[in-house]
Amino acid sequence: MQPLVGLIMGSKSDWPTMEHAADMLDKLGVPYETRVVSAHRTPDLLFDYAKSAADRGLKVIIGGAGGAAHLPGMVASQTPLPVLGVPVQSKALNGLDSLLSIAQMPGGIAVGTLAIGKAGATNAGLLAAQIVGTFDDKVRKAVEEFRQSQTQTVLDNPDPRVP
Ligand code: RP5
Repeated sequence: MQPLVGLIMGSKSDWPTMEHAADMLDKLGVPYETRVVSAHRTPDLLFDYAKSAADRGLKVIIGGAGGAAHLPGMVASQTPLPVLGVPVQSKALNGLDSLLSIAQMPGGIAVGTLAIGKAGATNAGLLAAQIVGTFDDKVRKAVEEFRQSQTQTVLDNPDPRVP
């Protein structure tokens, strides 16, 4: 199936975080591709990837990176597609460096920044699916069902002492 979401990250070491975005895309039936594309170690690849993404049929790009996390901002500068940034939890500063690097874009180039770590990756997958759901009814329905099921799970388990 033609991938609609590009799930990229600065290093293989980001995968344990970014796989949560992949899990959500799988759950919601959104076709995606995934690649390591580093802003610092493979800058030419990053430019090629970002510049060709829209013509290759991608609709959204999710970029995860940690530390001096330039990946989502640099990708956003080279594509008209919406870019969602996931700050990976770094060892030295627990991801605060990643968060600020991704969130503090100058006005004029937008990156939709998610939370640090697993929750951010999960929500990046969810938000990408919601964007795809604006033109794909099947995906929109899958998002609605996911949310209904999540609500029902909370309502069915009101007592926090019950495991
Ligand atoms: C960033 O540097 C990556 O996104 C990763 O989070 C961080 C560390 O990369 P490795 O040294 O583990 O490859 O570019």
